[in-house]
Amino acid sequence: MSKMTSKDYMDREDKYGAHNYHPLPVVLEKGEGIFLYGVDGKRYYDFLSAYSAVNQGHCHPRIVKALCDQAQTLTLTSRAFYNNVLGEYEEYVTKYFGYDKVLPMNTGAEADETALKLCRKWAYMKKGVKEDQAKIIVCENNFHGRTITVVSMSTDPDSYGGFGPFTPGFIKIPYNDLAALEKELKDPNVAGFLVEPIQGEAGVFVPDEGYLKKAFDLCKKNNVLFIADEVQTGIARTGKMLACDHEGIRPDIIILGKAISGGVFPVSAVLADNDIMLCIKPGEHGSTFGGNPIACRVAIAALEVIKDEKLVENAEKMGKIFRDEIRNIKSDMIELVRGKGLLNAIVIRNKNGKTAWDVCLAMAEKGLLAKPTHGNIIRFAPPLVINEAQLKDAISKIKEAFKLFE
Ligand code: IF1
Repeated sequence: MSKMTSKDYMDREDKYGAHNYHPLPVVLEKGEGIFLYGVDGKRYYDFLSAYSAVNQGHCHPRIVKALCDQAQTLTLTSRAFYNNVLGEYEEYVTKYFGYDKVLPMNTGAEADETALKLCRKWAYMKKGVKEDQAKIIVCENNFHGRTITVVSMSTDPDSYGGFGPFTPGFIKIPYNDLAALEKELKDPNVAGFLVEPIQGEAGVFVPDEGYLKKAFDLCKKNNVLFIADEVQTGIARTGKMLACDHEGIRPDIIILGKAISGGVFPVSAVLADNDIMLCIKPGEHGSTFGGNPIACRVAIAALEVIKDEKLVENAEKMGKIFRDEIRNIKSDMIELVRGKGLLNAIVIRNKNGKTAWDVCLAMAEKGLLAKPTHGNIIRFAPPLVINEAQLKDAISKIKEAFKLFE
């Protein structure tokens, strides 16, 4: 049998898999640190990091070892019984982020759903909102995942179109708009405000300095829970452990996913203090796999790596270099560069019918992988273990790609 080509792999996915994605035409077979390798042997800088899940770098030996060791000992008990790892993880992660309690789930969308349920429960038990009347404020152009309730909050027709009827109880306001927030907070049935500290899917949209702090203060004034979706921005990505740390605020509820496992295993988490978390009682929420021993061991290792390898500091430092260097590229296709830490984006101005997609194809050709979002925006988010020499080499590839369009 002859060796399969990239095209063979792509055709097979196309034939047997649902068509819910439109991938870049590269087929990967190996990852190591900041690099991915194609089935054709080509090496790429990974500037997507599986949407910021692989902050610690691909196949980090310490995280993979935690996975393998635990997989040979105990994989899953369900939460019908106690196990010897869950409590260790719960203590570790709550002390790490400074909250009383954690509720473990698997995916980001599930953790968002968990936070919404928790917020509603709190509204009925603690705030005195009447049954079924609780409302949660969300922002336009949000991205919180793919489940029905989560897409009920979406304002992107690609996300919600054709999937109704939708879950009621959400108020949608523009992002980065304090006046709109203040107005909606007057409704006494409002229980929470759910926000991404930087809107990822919207195109790495960074709000004005002070927005999060002021929004937090408004929520406190109105006895409304401030809920931060840090699934994409958390775990050192933006140059702080949490993006909310940039403004010194401590959300009432934090939602984490992606990099809490270093991309090794689906792990997500909701953090809150007792007053909120204990509103959910036995039997009212859970998941077969949430908090399983493998997930717990993997997450402890992944969080240790963040601290031991000083990835918060590195993300901050490399991010500055990245934005400075990219802003110096002379290309009329580059309209704007924005971001924080190593979560950055270039807004592309189309030229002679060439779009962000074409730029991404050209960068792949040069050996660097990134993906467009919303047509004209390219996200640049390498693993946080990248060093200065590697970053500069990667930037030279980005430059070469843009040169092809001059
Ligand atoms: C896809 C974007 C990233 C998220 C925030 C929750 C979730 C996500 C802030 C849900 C997920 C993803 C999922 C991925 C594309 C992606 C994404 F392009 F949409 F914006 F990361 F950049 N909250 N984000 O960003 O987490 O359930 O997926 O574990 O392919 O849908 P999940």
